[in-house]
Order: sequence, then structure tokens, then C-alpha cells
Amino acid sequence: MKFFLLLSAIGLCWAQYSPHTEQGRTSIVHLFEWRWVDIAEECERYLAPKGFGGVQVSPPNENLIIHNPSRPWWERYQPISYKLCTRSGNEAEFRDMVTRCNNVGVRIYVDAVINHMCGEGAGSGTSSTCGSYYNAQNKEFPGVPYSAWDFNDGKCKTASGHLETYNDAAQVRDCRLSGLLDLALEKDYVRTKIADYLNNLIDIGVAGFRLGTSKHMWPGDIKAILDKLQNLNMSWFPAESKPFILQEVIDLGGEAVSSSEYFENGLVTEFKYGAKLGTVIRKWNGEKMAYLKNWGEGWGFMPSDRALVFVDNHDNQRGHGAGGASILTFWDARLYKMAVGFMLAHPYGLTRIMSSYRWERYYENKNDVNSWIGPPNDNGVTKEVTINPDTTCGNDWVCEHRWHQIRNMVAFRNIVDGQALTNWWDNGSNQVAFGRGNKGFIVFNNDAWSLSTILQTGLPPGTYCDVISGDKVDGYCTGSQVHVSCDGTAQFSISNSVEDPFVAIHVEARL
Ligand code: QV4
Ligand code: CA
Repeated sequence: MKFFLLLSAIGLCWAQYSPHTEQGRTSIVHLFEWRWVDIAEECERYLAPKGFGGVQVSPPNENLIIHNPSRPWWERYQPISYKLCTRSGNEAEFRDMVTRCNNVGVRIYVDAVINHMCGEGAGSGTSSTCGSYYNAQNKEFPGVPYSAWDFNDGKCKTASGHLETYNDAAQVRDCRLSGLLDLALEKDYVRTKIADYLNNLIDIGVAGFRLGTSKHMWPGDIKAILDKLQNLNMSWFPAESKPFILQEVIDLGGEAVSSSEYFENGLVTEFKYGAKLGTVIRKWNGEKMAYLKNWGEGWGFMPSDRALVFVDNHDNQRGHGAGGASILTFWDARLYKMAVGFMLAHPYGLTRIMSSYRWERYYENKNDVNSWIGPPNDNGVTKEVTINPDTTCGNDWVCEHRWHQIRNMVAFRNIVDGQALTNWWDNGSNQVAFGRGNKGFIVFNNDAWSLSTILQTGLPPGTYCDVISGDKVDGYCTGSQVHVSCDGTAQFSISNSVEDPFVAIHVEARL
């Protein structure tokens, strides 16, 4: 009996670390600013067949409409109520998306903005996505409802009421981040309103939440809210499934708040991952790919089973948040594909793919003054994600997740899931290779000269299709081939001047 109790306690505790993806699906994709109708289609036509586990969606709750600048993407991080209407669609469309994605085994994770409401300077009126009234000056949000005493101003100790230094943990949690009205999360009333919002989403069928600004909430307050959450909807999930929790804590070291304070609640974003990987692949600060041999905890990252990893996110791909100049994005496509390829081949962490839109960048003093620009739109109405005959996206949607190199590495990760990192090789510089047990093998050449060498792959003998330069289609390979001998070795040649200087093979790409 004691043993059973212990097991069930561990069971409860473990559940919020699981993304509840279907068996054999290991990665999630952030479809940033996509409309619900497009996500529903994408789940059915692409994500399920290609083995994606789930989608992080933009905040679905009512937000402030901002006209200056004109409809920035970041208006969605200024809540007005927890009603489900935004530029991505209305409640009916949201429900339809969740149902259709779940029906094809693709999970939906909601970006839940629960630390604050809109900015203090928002004025008053009904300029909000469902038309709810608000008054930022008086801190009135009747659409929830919240009123002045539901905010943190009494607790914040700075004269301005703003978060002024990240060296003081209390200030980080209790003061206004960028002037955003900070909710009093110690109040049971506020916790209940937030839990009601999240439970409504759970009823609809979402599998979990990204909790942005987790650094700005006390871990204990987050836990108290999580304790009020229901189990997942049994139409799609086994009984007793807890929602997946992903906390956004930017911890690059040297601040009062650290990631480890949040491990008890769920996974945490590992921001060092993208910052360091970008530095290595760019070969900045004397870094080289050979140093990636002990990538992961060996680089001072959090434990793998607590880490959500990504090369870039919606903030740092445009200079918001943290990570800095080293972050690789679709704008640096060649290096980006290598970075995402490395991430997906490497066993560390739960992987998230970024899927973006293009905007017109304009630099002044090294800052992109256009980093506010919202999704492709006609007069504020978000454009459809159109699909070109070659399967890429139109209307300025980048769809990195559809780039064949990235899509095929998502499949690679599914195939090698659970296998240890094996057969590491490097040339002491920027040519590296490693395997995942006897399931897959990958080789990179990020040096300024060619790679030509025989390597132990650990794979069964045979001819394999390189899934970076092509695909295995009807038993044939549209790209280059790799011949693995009876002893598991193979000859690899990678020119430094090709668009994609890396090669990946796995057991399902054997011809
Ligand atoms: C401005 C002034 C303030 C002033 C305020 C007065 O800058 O000094 O006090 O007006 O009203 C926008 C504007 C910002 C403005 C603020 C309030 O950019 O200039 O303040 O609104 O009106 C996104 C954007 C922010 C944006 C915010 C709300 O990145 O620029 O602010 O949405 O619209 C830290 C955090 C981390 C955070 C990261 C960006 O630790 O948690 O910064 N990341 C998450 C989200 C992110 C989002 C928020 C948090 C806020 O991923 O997208 O910020 O919800 O590292
Ligand atoms: Ca706070």
C-alpha cells in the first residue's frame, strides 16, 4: 500500500513534464501568429503525416488592440480578458482546431499570459479583440473581472512601480515588467480566475500550457494555480493526465532568479542552448563544433529531462528577450539548418521548432526598428497560410518546419528516440559526427575545407538515402547515397561550399 501511494505520488509529479505527444512523435512546433483555421488544416495535411507531436499556438485570449505602432505582434501579450477571440480566430474556430488536431494525434499547447494584463499606458475603452471594456488607469478589467485590488502595486517596492533591476528577485516577481499591470498571484481570487481560464482550455482539449514570464511569477504561486487544474480531456487523453507545463524563464546566469526554482512545476526553457549553439555554429569567440562533444549538462545547462530547447523563439529571433546577436534564425538559413539539424539529432532536451513570418527589417544603430511588425495581413486581418506547389508556404509565412532538411530531421529524431549518443567523431575543428545507437548517424562540415573520411556509423550494412540532400521516395533516393559496409563504416565526403554541408542517415531511409 505504501509502495502504491509512493508510485502514485511520483506519477502525479511526473505528469506535467510529459507533452502527451503520441508514441513516436518527439518534437513540437510554434506556429507563431497563425490563424486557428490554418493550424487545423496544417495538423491534418502536414504535421500528423510528418510526425510532429504538437503545436504551441499564440495567446488565444482577448488582447488590447494597439494602433501605434499598427497591430504589433506583441499586442497579444497584453491581455484584456480570458475570452477566446483574437486575430487568430474566434472561440468556435479555436475549438474546431483543437478537435481536429487531437483527432489526428497532434497536441495543442496554449501560450498563457497570466502574469499581467495590458500596459499601464493603455488608457480606457473597448479597443480590444472581443470588444470588452478596460480601464488601465483604474486597473479595471470587467471582462474577467479584475479590479484595482487584484494587482501587485502594494507589494512592489520600487518608486516607479516598475521592475528596475533583475538583481532583486522580489522586484522581478512583484513589479511591472515593461509597465505591464502585474497581477497579485498570491490572491486566491486571482488564482481562481486564471485556473478557470486554463480549465476552460483543458475542457476544450488542449494538452498543456506555455507559461510566459514565469520568471516574473513566484514558483509557489504558479504551483498554487497548477493545483487548481483539472486533468486533461478524456476524449483524447488517458485518465489522470495532467497538463504539460512549459515555463519561460530566461536564465543565462548572473541574475537573482534561476531556472532551477521552477523544476518542480514542469519543464523550463533552456535559453543558454540557442545562445551557445549560435555562437558555436557562427564560430564566434573561438568556439568550434568539436567542443560540442559534451553538449548538454556538460555545458552548464539544466538537466535534460527539465529542458525545453530551441534554436530561436519568437522573441529572440527579432531582438526581444535575451540571447543576443548569436541567435540563428531563418534569416541565416544555411547556418540555421545546421543548428536545427544538430539540435534534432542530439538527445538533450525536448525540442521545439520555430515557424515564423517574414517582415521588413530596418536597422538603426544595430537595432531593428521594425521588430514590432505583426503577421502578414490585409488591413490588420491576418493572411491565410497558403501552400505552394513545392510544399513551401506563401504570403510571407516562412514555415521553417516545412523546409525538407528540418522536416526530415524531425523524423530522424522520432526514429532514434531513446537511443544513446554513440560514435562521436571530430577533427578537432568544425567537422563532427555522431550516431544514435544503431538507428541514425549525422555528419557536419562547418569548416572552410572539405570533409572526406571513413566513419563508424553503428548502422546495419546497406545503402542509405541522405535525408538532408533528398528524400527516400518509392524506394529511390532523390539526394546523395551513403554505403554502410558490413563493419558499420561508411565513406563520407562533404564539400564546404554546398548549401547544406551536412549528411544524415537513419534506418528508415535505407534503400
Ligand atoms: C513601454 C515602455 C516601458 C513603459 C511602458 C508604459 O518600454 O518602459 O513602462 O511602455 O506603458 C510592449 C512594448 C514596450 C511597452 C510595453 C507596455 O514593447 O515598449 O513598454 O509593451 O506597453 C512582448 C514584447 C514586449 C512587449 C510585450 C507586451 O517582447 O516588447 O512590450 O510583449 O506587449 C524579458 C522577460 C520575458 C519576456 C522577454 C521579452 O523576462 O518573460 O523579456 N518574454 C515574454 C514573452 C514576450 C512578451 C512578454 C514576456 C510579456 O515571450 O513575447 O513581451 O508578456 O526577458
Ligand atoms: Ca509578476
